[in-house]
Amino acid sequence: MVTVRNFFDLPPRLIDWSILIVILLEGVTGIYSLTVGSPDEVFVFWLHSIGGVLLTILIGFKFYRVFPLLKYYNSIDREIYTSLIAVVLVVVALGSGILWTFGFTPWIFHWTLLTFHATIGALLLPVVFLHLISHIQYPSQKTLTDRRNAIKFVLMGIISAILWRLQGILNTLLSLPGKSHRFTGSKPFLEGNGNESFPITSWVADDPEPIDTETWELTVHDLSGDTHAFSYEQVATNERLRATLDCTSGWYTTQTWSGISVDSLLDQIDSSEKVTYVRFVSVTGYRWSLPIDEARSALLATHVGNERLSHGHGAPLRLVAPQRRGFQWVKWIDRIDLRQEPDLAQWIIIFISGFDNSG
Ligand SMILES: Nc1nc2c(c(=O)[nH]1)N[C@H]1C(S)=C(S)[C@@H](COP(=O)(O)O)O[C@H]1N2
Ligand SMILES: [Mo]
Repeated sequence: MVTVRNFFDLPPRLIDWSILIVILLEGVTGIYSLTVGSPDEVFVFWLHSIGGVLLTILIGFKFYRVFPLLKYYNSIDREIYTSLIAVVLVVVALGSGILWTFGFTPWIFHWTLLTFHATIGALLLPVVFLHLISHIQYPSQKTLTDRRNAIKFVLMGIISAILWRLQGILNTLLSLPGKSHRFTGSKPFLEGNGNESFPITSWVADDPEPIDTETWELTVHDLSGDTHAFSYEQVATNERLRATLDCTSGWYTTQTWSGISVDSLLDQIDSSEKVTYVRFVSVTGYRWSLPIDEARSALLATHVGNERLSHGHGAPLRLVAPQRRGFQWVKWIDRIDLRQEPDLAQWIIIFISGFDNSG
């Protein structure tokens, strides 16, 4: 039977394995969460949070077992170094994640604490992996089939979920800043409207020269290879959309954007029924595509909060894609491609645009 007393004696190898599995879970959910902008997939954030609490508990078990053993180490060898690095990274990753959820959101140099958290997490994966391939011992068959161990893990999962809920309740009760975070974990940026009320951000290196609105034109390339050009006046039509820009570095702003809806734009060209994706391309080469139905409900903005977009925010034209994360809201657009297939290369392009001379 599982009792309070024997709850804590879990087989060490099982703990090590669970730590590995939960860190992998955190890696997968953490990376995937960067692409989630719609509450439909909010469970990804729940899993990541509950996994973080579970990891904290498991690390507690591990420390409890390992600390008394440390006195037997009379020489510091290489192995101990990898373990130490792994320990520091885990503690910092968990600590920064926990602080963020309470609303403690300082900047660390040019980074938000959340970006710092993600970076530490990304470093942790290979370190833990190296540490494990040199150390890991598989749990025995007996351990794995022992029902009591399974029950203990289910209980730990439930306890983690409860602690995570309590954290949310505490935010509300104590009115901590974390209570105004979105489901994505992003915190609200300044109140207000327009260019000055939210920061200018790039995914990696994009930083083009300001674009002259007079000579700029938007070209739409259709499936038959024809090009359709639009001037600034033709796209600044004052169609409006209120939408939330939510950057993966952990802030959001809700603004009224105006310009031309992709729907109206496509209606002006005789676009084929076969179009399944619309790709938005920046002067820097940075690009993103949306499935046609979603694209039609997106907006190409020339203005934010009744002001012309500033250069930093993507003038003359940027994509406003509700329910998508900030990095998909392409700035400085001068080209749109109608396509029949998704664009996998965009996942690479967003990391390298801005590094060559053409941008
Ligand atoms: N062309 C281009 N568009 C881009 C980016 C970029 O680096 N290049 N960064 C994206 C990211 S990561 C975010 S969060 C938003 C930021 O928009 P803002 O600078 O207006 O706040 O723009 C997106 N659009
Ligand atoms: Mo972003």
